[in-house]
Amino acid sequence: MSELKNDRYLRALLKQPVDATPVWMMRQAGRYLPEYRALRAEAGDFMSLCKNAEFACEVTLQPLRRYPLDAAILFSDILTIPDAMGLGLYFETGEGPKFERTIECMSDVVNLPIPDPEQELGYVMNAVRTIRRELKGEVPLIGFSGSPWTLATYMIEGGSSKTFGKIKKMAFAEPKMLHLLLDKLADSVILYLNAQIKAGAQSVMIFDTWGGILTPRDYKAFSLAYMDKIVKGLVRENDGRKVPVTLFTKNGGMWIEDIAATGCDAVALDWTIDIADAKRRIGDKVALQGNMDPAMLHASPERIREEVKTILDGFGDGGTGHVFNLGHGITPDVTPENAGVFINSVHELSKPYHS
Ligand code: 1CP
Repeated sequence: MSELKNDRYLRALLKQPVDATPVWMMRQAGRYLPEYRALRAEAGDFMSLCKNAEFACEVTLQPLRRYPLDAAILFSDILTIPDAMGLGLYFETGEGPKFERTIECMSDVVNLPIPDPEQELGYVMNAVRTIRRELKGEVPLIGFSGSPWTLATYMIEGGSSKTFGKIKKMAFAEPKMLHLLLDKLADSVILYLNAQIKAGAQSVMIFDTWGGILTPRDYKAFSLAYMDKIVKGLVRENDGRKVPVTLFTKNGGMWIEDIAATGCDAVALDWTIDIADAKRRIGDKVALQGNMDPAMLHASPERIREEVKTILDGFGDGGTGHVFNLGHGITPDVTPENAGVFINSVHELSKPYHS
């Protein structure tokens, strides 16, 4: 078993005692950091950062040099899988992700290959191995993937969407076609995450950014069922340590009991649910991650500290089983100073909850 100097994050996910509440930030490597913008300019574009293991490693480590974060997250994107399936991912400056080809009919779905993670996605595994080497056991590395439903939204809509009209049309008019796509994506995600774990990811997180646009019935049928399949297909132990799994459905606060019932180790919350309410409902079943509104990072240092304290109080209960985070990604317009205030506040203010 390789030694970790700081394993608070893994311990909290497994509900073991910790000396302070661990904290990391979704999108902690990104455009709010000038050093990220400089390296992206040098690489040329976002995918070139992801496809070069040295660049991906450097960007992963940038926020850790500034802040005492308790975890690193692989620098990559959820859309690597559809790209490896041949859809042709590209980014136009100032715009979100786009695909050259989209999924429109049954033959598109039937013909989609399931990518070999060490071939088409070998660049991600190289990044994981490089980052693990360079982290030198300081903090654990989080691997990740999109949920099948969230990946399918991009593959069918061709990019970001506000209404999700095309995928909803497929869900309700051609459900068999969509279920076949989601099942292929679930199989791809299982192979991809297990390969990340083998390459050195010490915990994994599934991002279901768009599950929250569905009715409760459709959420269960089209999103949760496939995350459930993934949780059951993952290798949960590596190198003598448990590999905790976190599920995040944005806007999924009303379904946390169902999410926990998949057998995941932690449920990540966005900011639209009170963490005290979530904790009351979940009890000791799983750990919770979250859940400060990322926009709070625009407030004064005093206001940020107050919000951190409120969330710590809300979780209460000896503090273990809580991983502090934002309820969604940090935005490019936040100052690096305020991100620092947030991270330091979590460590400072959480100590009394753990003594
Ligand atoms: O430099 C740039 O302009 C690129 C911006 C960017 C970044 C920094 C994109 C494009 N992806 C990423 C990295 C990324 N994406 C990480 C890295 C690790 C981290 O620091 O957290 C992760 C975990 C993701 C995951 C991701 N990509 C999600 C799920 C989580 C979430 O934020 O909801 C989604 C939906 C995507 C798609 C995507 N990729 C990029 C953008 C701008 C988007 C969102 C588009 C949309 O809103 O529809």
